[in-house]
Amino acid sequence: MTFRDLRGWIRFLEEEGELLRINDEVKLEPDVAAIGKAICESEGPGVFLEKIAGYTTPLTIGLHASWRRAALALGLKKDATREEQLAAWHRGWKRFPVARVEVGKAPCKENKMVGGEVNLFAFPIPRVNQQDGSFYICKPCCITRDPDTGVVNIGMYRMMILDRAKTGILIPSHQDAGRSYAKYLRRGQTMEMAVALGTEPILPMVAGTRIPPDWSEYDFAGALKGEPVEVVRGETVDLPVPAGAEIVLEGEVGPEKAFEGPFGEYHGAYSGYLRLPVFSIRAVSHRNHPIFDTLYIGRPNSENHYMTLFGKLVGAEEEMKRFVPSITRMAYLGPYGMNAVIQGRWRHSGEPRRAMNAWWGSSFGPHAKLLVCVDEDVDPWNPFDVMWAIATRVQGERDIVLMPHSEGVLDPTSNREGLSCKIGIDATKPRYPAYSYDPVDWVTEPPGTAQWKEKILQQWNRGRNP
Ligand SMILES: Cc1cc2nc3c(=O)[nH]c(=O)nc-3n(C[C@H](O)[C@H](O)[C@H](O)COP(=O)(O)O)c2cc1C
Ligand SMILES: [Mn+2]
Repeated sequence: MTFRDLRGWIRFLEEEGELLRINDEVKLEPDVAAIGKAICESEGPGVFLEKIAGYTTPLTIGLHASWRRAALALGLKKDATREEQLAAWHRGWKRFPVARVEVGKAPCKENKMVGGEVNLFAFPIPRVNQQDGSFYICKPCCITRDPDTGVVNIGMYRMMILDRAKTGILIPSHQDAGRSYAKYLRRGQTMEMAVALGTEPILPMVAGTRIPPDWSEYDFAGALKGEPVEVVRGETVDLPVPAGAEIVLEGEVGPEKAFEGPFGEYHGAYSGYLRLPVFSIRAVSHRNHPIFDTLYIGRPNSENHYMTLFGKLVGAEEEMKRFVPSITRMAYLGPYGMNAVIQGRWRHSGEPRRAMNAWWGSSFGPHAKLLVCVDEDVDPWNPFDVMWAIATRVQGERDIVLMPHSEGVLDPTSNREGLSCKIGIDATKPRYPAYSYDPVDWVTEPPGTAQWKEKILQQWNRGRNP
């Protein structure tokens, strides 16, 4: 089963018994966030809020917030196992690219707000955690184009509402949109951006997942679905936008910066004030009777976990295996990709260190924190197994590796400059090559070398000076 828009996904969830409609009026604060968190804590249904006090636009939350719905979004049965879900992501990787197609019919263009009409407060955009600095769009598919390659990127980057037509946006330089943004600024240009809100379920999953920087997320989403994503050209920007999106924001990110934050981040701590680029919105288009789709993010467990954990893991595995083919599988234990376990059929006791270096050097490095390397007899998904390997195969002074002064994106323990210490634990059994170096025997000159040296030089000199 594949989906073309949010409405098709909602209909399907309803048929599957995976959606609860709440008709009673609820408040934007704190009800929406509390409902989102409650879904994550209970693996309950997605929720459709028909009536938010003070708003005409209804809201959906938690549509990705269970492993069942993560499987359904991938076109699998809702009881699909973790291995089946991982296999679906690997299939997408192999099938890439399935290119987007332009279509004539674009429900997202049914209504428009332009210039001074733009008003984000028309939509029920919630504050997520109590101390957040403002209301946040936290499930945005941010569409930008790399000025060098022309590749269209979709990334999920938090957006804090600054006023009717402005938001802050967190696009650090290691992210694809951040890299494009820096290139535009160096050219003295601003970066056009379109933001799709409320789409078919694959797009937010892919927007929040790291894929190679020269791959368009549209073409990867197509590969995951097995059919192309339908797009139309934006109204005021030269960017493809999902034809069936509920709401599309269009505008630009230029040199202007503003204070942003705090925001209750995915690891469960507030990130403080930041000076972030400003997204200035020049046009909004939306469907008739749009639905505002959002998620809860904050202290784990939160919806981002279900939506992108497997995608991020498969991305990491695909990247890492190019460097260290001995890796057999990877797992994430704990929140959203900070702590990884790598299982390998290690050829040599030096290889887990190479895996650590590859991990910290990979595109996942900035978010990575702890890495544990284990052998094939340890299930990397099983915390008990991993702790057993640590207890029985680790000598502290030999097997714990620290990589200080590294990128520590949003790590609450990082210093003010955002630098943090990576930790590696080599919990593998010693494994030396068959051609052992032990005991060491030192090579000596073949017998007669000294005599031969004298003889050769004598004869040679005689030849040169007859
Ligand atoms: C709900 C959610 C919110 C996210 N917020 C941010 C964010 O504010 N800034 C950021 O750099 N990454 C954020 N991420 C992670 C990025 O979406 C992810 O790294 C993705 O790969 C970015 O796209 P890119 O690889 O094309 O840059 C978020 C992910 C999710 C699922
Ligand atoms: Mn990307």
